[in-house]
Amino acid sequence: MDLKDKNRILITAALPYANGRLHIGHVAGAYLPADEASRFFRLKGKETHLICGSDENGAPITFSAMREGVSPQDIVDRYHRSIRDALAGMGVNFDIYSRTHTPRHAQVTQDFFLRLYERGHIVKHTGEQVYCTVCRSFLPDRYIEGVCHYPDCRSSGARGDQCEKCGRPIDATKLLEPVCMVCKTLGRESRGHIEVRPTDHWYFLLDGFSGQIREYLESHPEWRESVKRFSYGLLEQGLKERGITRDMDWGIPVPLPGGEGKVLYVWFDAPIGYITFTREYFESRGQPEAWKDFWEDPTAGLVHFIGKDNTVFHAVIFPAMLAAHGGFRLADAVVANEFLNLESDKISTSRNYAVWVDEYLAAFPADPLRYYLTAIAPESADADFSWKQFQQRNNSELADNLGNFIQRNLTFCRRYFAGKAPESEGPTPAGQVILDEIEAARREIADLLYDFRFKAALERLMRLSQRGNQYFAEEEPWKSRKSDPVLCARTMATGLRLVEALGVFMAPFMPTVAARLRDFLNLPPLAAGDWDAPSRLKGGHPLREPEVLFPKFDDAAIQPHIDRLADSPEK
Ligand code: B3M
Ligand code: ZN
Repeated sequence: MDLKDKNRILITAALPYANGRLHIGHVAGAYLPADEASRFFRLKGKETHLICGSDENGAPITFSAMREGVSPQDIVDRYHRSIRDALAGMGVNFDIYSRTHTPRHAQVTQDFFLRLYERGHIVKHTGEQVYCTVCRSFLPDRYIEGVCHYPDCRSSGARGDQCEKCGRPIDATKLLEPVCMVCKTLGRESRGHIEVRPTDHWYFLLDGFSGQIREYLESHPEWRESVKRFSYGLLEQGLKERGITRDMDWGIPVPLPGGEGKVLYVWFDAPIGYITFTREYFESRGQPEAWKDFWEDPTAGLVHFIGKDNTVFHAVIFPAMLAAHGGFRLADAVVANEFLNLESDKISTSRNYAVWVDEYLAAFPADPLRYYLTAIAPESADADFSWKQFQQRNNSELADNLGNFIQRNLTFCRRYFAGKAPESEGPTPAGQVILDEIEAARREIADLLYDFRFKAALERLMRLSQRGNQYFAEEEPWKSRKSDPVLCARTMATGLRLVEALGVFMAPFMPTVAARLRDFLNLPPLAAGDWDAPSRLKGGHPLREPEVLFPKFDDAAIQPHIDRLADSPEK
């Protein structure tokens, strides 16, 4: 069943690690598209829920704690709040933003683990793990760096869990020239003291699910090429069992004898977080069983938004975990974005080379960034954020095209129609063309959004706005106002209809501006189903005083942000 035909949809966005501030790469990767999709589905009248929360377990957290010299709990408390606030500031409207380092999530995850264990999908055996002879401890995958062991890659800086360059999972014991990141971070000589030692761990028998995963992928030819290519590639190489426990003390304890001093691997618990949070959310609404409508019933929609480096976990491993558990349905779509670069360079948290969301929001409103990040969305290739281009596209596309059209129409009506929607005897032939174009855009933008082609949908919206400006220029209502007031009223009534429609179509992308526009139009806030609602602007409908929706950004506003990047340390 197509998502289009589903009435209830659950959307998840990848759980950000609570170990650092949120930057534009995160926003463009998963959170903005997830929010746009959920806003769109709501406007289409579908019951939609957007679920997310902080990923608080695992080595990324303990590693940051070590680097900053504080406890892991301090780290997750600080960054959980900071990320939650940054996402809210960007207008990302979660129904729940929870967190994974909680007793509740531990319980859901342990139950899940035990069920897989009882069904024979998890086994314990002695395996090899990387050990640092200086730290005198086993190292979680993330604590090791080296050269990627795939012969066709061999790039340096590969982490023990994944190679950043080729994106494939790494076998930490096979990493070439391994370096202990603990030693490196603490300023010790870090080479030459990595050994591979035996230790007991629990393994998920992923290899048993190749057939099911293949069928799953084959049932979704409509997915993005990158997700399919990557997932089929993993199947070709053959799925292997995967260690799902680690020698660490921060995380969810292994609920079996012999599990002391070990925790579940963060990538085992994190996707289960989607389930925990859905349960928490519906419990808080007094519907403790409603989560099953989405996780067990395939007639509901389920969509995961992620960054491309999370593909293996969402398109292969988590579905296999759900299948192993039994009783769960699998997601309708895994929507992965490529990476976002910044001024042609890789965004880097450690080099402080990023546009931090909190810093951005201290200087500019959210919607122009939402616009620009959607306009350059890394849907099928990496994209590049440039401050100059951000400024230029804001000024020319938002201010001069979209904003200008809306402003011209509203001020004209205020001034010459006593602040009311004109009484008109119906559209002129040219106006009828515009009304037809509104309907075409309504369908086409919706089709693109159902396909998660946000960038193309936004372009379609901007084309419609451009047509509006052209219409205004051609019809010259400032002339007909004197020569033929009846004609002028007909022209302006159509123009206003277009303003109203643009306000609906822009709402998934720029919700704050869309809401202000509704206010200028003196219309109630957009509600479920309004994507297809008929116009509410009858002749004589009173309008409010409009204000500028899209201010321009001058060089003085932009330059400090460019200068700030130049200060970031060299690689
Ligand atoms: N925290 C990885 C990341 O932020 C991870 C996502 C979990 S989604 C279940 O890239
Ligand atoms: Zn070490």
